[in-house]
Amino acid sequence: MSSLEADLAMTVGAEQVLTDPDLLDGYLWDWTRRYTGAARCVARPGSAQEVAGVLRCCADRGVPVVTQGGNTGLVGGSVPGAGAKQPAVLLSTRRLRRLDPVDTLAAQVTAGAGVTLAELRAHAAAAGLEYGVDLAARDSATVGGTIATNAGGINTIRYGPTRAQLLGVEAVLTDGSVLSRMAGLAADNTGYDLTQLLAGSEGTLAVITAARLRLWPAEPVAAAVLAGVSGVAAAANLYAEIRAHLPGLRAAEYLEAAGLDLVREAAGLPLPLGRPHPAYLLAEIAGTPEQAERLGEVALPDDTAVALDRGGRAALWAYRERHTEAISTAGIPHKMDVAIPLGRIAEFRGELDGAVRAAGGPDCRVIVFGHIGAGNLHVNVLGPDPADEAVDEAVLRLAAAFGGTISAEHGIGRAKAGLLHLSRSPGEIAAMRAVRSALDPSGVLNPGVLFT
Ligand code: FAD
Ligand code: 2HG
Ligand code: ZN
Repeated sequence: MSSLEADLAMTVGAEQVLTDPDLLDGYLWDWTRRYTGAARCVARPGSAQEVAGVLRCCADRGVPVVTQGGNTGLVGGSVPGAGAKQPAVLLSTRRLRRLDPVDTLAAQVTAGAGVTLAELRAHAAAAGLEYGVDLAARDSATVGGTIATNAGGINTIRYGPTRAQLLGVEAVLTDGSVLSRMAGLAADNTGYDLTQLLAGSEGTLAVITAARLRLWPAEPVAAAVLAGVSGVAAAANLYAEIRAHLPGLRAAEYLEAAGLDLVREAAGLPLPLGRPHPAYLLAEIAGTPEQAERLGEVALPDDTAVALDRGGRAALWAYRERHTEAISTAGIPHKMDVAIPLGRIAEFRGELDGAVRAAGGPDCRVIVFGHIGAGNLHVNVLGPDPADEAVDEAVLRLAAAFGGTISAEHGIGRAKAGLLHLSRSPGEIAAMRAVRSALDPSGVLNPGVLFT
């Protein structure tokens, strides 16, 4: 054992330092299997103090640290980079499992970074409250990972992304100092907001070990609606119409035939409606059954399913939630997660396939779906070699040209680090780099993520 591994073993316990290649393998490939790199070991600290010890050991020696939660990230940020100068220490947060009783007076909870979204949501629900972020990877994605990526998900139009739930964090810097602001004060105007700085920082500034999170009153779900539409313009218009009539609208998701067909094939599901359509809008409405009756005021397309009971709603959601998994059964996807102003989204969609095929060849398969309420389209392309970035660049340039962003919710990671300038000015990038250098002067946290 080298002196670093020996020091890590002293810090977290020998059994929490993994060096066996078979054990490392599960940590070194990202969810899509497009990104992988080398690590000399995995360290699994069980407390903020142990995280501090790991960071000090690595920073003193200039050894890179890749922080990993549930490893469901989709931009390659949770695994070491392929071309890294030296192998990293992978710091897994999964043992940071503190979950305090829900503070029902404040409607808040303190959760460790390694608690999964599903565990957090169930814990809040048991107290009659709801955590505002939900996404299909809920069983693995962690509190720390969702903060570090500022994850969005299916209820962003109702509750905002993860940063809107974040009232405080406990986090560790590379010099071993532990920052803790966990009182959950709703009013606290005292200088720089370091908590919010860590939302979306993608493991480049600090290791988040716990968070103080806002909860919402649990609301009954009254209905899910799946409507067959002609395309993204019709879906956006229908979304706006439902929003105007139903204040309880909590999700508005977009699907197209290509993705739906893949899901049906992978999961053996029947056609969801009476006939196939080019595209679909899936909406979920909160409120009482009486409030959901206002759906009658909306001019819904003729081929629309409305599910009122839990089983029926889940059956409709399966067509949406199984997209990511189904796409991966057909190959290693190029994932581009863009947001476009709603007023220009149809124009963008109209040019997308041409741009993809011009960059990646005529055989590319383009699968588009996403959170239409947030103008967020997930563009998945199957066909090009995983190492070929031409299609990625073409799609992201197109998004930028339409006034959009190259990352709506997944982050920049390794996948888009070279294209950050498409969405941020030189001045903004310089300021971001300055913040990074100030908090991580040795530059050991996730090198190659966010910045090249
Ligand atoms: P990881 O993948 O382990 O890490 C992600 C990034 O955060 C990395 O850069 C990592 O270094 C950093 N990080 C992790 N933990 C910490 C920590 N404690 N401190 C500092 N840095 C840390 N995302 C959405 O936004 N919306 C969706 O709807 C959505 N749906 C998904 C559905 C599926 C099926 C899958 C596979 C993924 C989906 N994602 C979605 C992407 C992913 O789930 C999110 O990015 C999630 O936030 C990642 O959490 P994680 O714990 O898996 O983080
Ligand atoms: C979703 O909304 C996720 O389901 C994953 O953000 C998107 O697989 C994708 O491209
Ligand atoms: Zn998404």
